[in-house]
Amino acid sequence: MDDFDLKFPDNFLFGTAVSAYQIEGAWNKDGKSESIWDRHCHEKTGIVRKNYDGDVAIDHYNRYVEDLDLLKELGANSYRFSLAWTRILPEGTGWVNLKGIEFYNRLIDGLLERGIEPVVTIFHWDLPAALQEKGGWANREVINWFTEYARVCFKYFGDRVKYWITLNEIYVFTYRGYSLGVIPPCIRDYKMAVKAAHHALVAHGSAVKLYRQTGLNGKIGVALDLVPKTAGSERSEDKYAAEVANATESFYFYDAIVKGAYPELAVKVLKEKNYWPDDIDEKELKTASEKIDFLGVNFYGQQTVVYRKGAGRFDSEIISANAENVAYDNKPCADDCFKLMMKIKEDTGGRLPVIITENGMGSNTDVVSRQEELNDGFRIDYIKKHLTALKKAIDSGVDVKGYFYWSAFDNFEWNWGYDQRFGLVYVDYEDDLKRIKKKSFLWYKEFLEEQGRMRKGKI
Ligand code: IFM
Repeated sequence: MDDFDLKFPDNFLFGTAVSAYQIEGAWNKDGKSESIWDRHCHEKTGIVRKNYDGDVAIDHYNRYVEDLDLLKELGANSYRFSLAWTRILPEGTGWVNLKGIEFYNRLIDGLLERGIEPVVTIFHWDLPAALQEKGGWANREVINWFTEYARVCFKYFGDRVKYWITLNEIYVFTYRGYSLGVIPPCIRDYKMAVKAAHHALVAHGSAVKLYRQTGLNGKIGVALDLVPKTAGSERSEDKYAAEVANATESFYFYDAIVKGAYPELAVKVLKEKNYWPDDIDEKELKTASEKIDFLGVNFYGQQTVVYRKGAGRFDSEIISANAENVAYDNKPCADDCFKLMMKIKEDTGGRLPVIITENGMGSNTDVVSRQEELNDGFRIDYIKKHLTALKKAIDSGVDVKGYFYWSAFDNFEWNWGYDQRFGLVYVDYEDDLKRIKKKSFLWYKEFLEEQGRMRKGKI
């Protein structure tokens, strides 16, 4: 092991994360129906590079045993994955597909047999196409659809799953899906996005409430993508642009869940621009802010924003980002992670535990060769920097309970398809989806072994 020897708390969750559509494949096997991602990819709408699709992905559905063995070898004590709604309730509501349940039972049992804690995301963007036909997240009924789906998940898996995440990155699937139109359902209607976001927030809270009623004794939270915005200068208009971006993007969801209210500035500007739907009942944020056991933070970086008349929805433009990604600028962002942790501590009086549910570095296959990817020192540096920032946050009183690297395996990276790799395990798309351990896999494994030794007080 190199000299990276920070010691994390004894019961700290160390893991990796994935989602169903990005790895499973088997898109129509054993009764699974089409999700909005299946449909958009099949229709080759051009939103995904080279019209890639997730039909086979990394074939995890068929190779999960090999993948579980790799996770065991890695030695992380937890693993975050998502359930495909379309495998469990092919029509979105109604009859339960037992073959889908059996698959996830095998997966959960396989993890537990290997001493790995399952951390389960109920929804990670792959809405059943049948529900999109009825309006998807923009239809208020989705609150009931999602709650009923969550009820099925708790019923079948709640005896063994002790960590639940209701929704992954509400900003992305509502705003990018319904306003920017860059991911399915590819709609460009900001008012509809505001509605979809509201429904998603209430659906989240309603599932949390339901979980409490079941009497199950696990923990439940949500995973939000938090991208703090900083003003590009001291000019008041730039500062205002950054405040508006914070209020209307990531922190819109954060405030609703953590504080039980939308940021006042967001509501003001949305109303001014006529993006505010008349039928939003802000009192429903009482449900959205139902007490969670932890806040999941997907942390990838920060953005710098300036005022620019006519740009974007609110006269603002992102001029740069601190985001470490081999495909774009490669700017350090671990300090921003620390600052964000401190903000959460301040906002919640340190009473809300935080789990880093995602943090990862992607590399673009146009730029990074296979050899460089396998020998991915850049990814090791990235993980080290973020772990250092988190340790500093813990030492400064932030209740950080876990860290999940995104991702365990290379996989289908949404609009990028297979041209961006985030995994600790390389997947050879040219050679039978062979799994090859990257240098970062071996480093993380050693780091975890060291944590184990330090826990036992041997060194
Ligand atoms: O792959 C995604 C994941 O599905 C959601 N969070 C960001 C990751 C990397 O872009």
